[in-house]
Amino acid sequence: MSNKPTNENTGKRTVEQEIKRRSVFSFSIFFICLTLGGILFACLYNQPPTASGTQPTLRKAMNADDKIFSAFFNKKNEARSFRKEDAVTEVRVNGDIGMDGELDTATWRLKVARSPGDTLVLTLNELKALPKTEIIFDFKCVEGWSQVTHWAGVRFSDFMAKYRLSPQMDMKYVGLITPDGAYYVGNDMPSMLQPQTLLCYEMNGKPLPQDQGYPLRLIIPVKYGIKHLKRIAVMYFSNDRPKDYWAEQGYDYYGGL
Ligand SMILES: Nc1nc2c(c(=O)[nH]1)N[C@H]1C(S)=C(S)[C@@H](COP(=O)(O)O)O[C@H]1N2
Ligand SMILES: [Mo]
Repeated sequence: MSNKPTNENTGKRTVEQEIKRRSVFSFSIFFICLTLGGILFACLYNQPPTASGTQPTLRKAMNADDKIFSAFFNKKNEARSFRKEDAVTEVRVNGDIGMDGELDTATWRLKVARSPGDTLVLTLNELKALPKTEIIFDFKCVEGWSQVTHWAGVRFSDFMAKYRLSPQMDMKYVGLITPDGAYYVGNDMPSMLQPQTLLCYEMNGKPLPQDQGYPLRLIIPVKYGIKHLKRIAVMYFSNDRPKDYWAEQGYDYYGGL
């Protein structure tokens, strides 16, 4: 009589039979999942892209994500601040779109479009005459680097109050554009009015270097670097999302940290 194990007498499966059965079961599940995954991917992939070239279902998920973040956002939301000694002295320069050539403040003006056909025109000295605020925070770029940097300028909320822009404060967004129109961003009003947001004209206690946005840039610590437009020329207000350079390339519009 053979001593090879069988199930003939016991009615139970042998260890080998059990292993085989489980393997067949696992592989079947695996192939079903693989097929369903493939079908789902093909469906998503074959949808016509949105204007920014992104895939519509993923874009919808991003927009839903934006809404959740905006809903949870409140004015108390703030970036951690640091001591002056923590700030780096060699500040990284990143992004030079809309910054061709040297900028001359003899001709530069900040143009604030209060409403269509009504533009407030300001010089750098007029902005410097407003109370000065400093901020030292961890500047974060979506590319994955960050550094603690030190900035000063006029708080956006102080600027709005001083120039009596309260009807504009009730609008949902602020748009900013470089002098040549090549770089442009839109930021939501609650983030702009957050007390750490500056119309910034100094870095490390000195006027902004040309490549860091001289004479005026935005510093908005609750957002990623892409939203900190350098070399501001035009500011406007809107209830619709202002055009935004990186959002057009498919990045998240809100850009919050
Ligand atoms: N005009 C203008 N502003 C800009 C950019 C740009 O290309 N052009 N790049 C943005 C990006 S992606 C980052 S990370 C920061 C970098 O600021 P920094 O050069 O002072 O480090 O500026 C932002 N502001
Ligand atoms: Mo960036």
